Amino acid sequence: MSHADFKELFTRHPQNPVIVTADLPYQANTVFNAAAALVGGETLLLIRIEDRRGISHLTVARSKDGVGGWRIDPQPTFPPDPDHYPEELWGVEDPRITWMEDLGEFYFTYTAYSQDGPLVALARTKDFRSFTRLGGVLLPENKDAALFPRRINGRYAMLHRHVLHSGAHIWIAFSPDLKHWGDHQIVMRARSGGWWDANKIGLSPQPIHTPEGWLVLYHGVRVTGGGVIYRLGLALLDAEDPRRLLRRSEEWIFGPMENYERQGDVDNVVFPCGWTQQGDQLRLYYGGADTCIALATASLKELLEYLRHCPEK
Ligand code: M1P
Repeated sequence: MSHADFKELFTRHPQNPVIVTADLPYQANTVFNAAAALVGGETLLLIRIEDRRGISHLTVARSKDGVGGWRIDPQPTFPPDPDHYPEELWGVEDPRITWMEDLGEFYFTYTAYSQDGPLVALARTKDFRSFTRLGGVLLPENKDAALFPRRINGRYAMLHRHVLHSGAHIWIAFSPDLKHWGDHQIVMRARSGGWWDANKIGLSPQPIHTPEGWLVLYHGVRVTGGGVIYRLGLALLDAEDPRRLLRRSEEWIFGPMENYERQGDVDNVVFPCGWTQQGDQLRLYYGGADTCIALATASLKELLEYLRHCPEK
């Protein structure tokens, strides 16, 4: 079977975009880049809202079917708190939720936008009503991080995106306590030259455990004469040792096509921070053009089948 035999892996929901700024109970500039989890039989999104100053906060939206009827908190659920956490001076952005199996609690990473650049911060919650911050855990410039849901060889693990002169690559780090992180190493490099994911990549939603390894969806950024294009690719990390990249798609598998992805505050961006899994179905929630939230679905089996045809690393 060749790549040409595959249909599109992700299907956009006909009701897209599923949340726009006009749906919010208060005034804001944009709504985008939401983390996602199943909580109490409902879909919960922790959405990024950018206010009219340009500062972002996080707000919870709940829906019975994950498509419509969103009940959005009447005010910011998780506003920046720069008085106690100075790294949140210019806002909190792009969360990724992981249910931590041994701790019985949700943890989420987010970008704290500090005076010295974006860094990775961590918080935990049982109910998305009250929160405990762990504070900043990785120095600037770093973002696009998510936790693995279980310890690996006794330690917690996190994927993150550190920016270097050589490019913005995806890294892994380990921790005994979720607060102190070390043993950093690159698991996946941005490609070079004309590739769709040259020079800058980043993890998109949290990694998912599958029988074939950790499924990773990542974004790659192409810089063109007309601006950037954010598209998505797939990768698989070893189940026991996620420092080992097993497979990586050569082609992007999802990119901006619809108007709500093509035009907005930042044109030509699809940017997922969350997905939920119900049986074989994956529901991917993504920011469209940094202006709205959209939904696309995929079959986990089909993604894994696609990856089986991608080059081994
Ligand atoms: O504007 C597109 C995206 O740009 C940044 O993503 P990254 O640093 O991974 O390139 C983030 O600001 C993200 O929120 C935004 O959607």
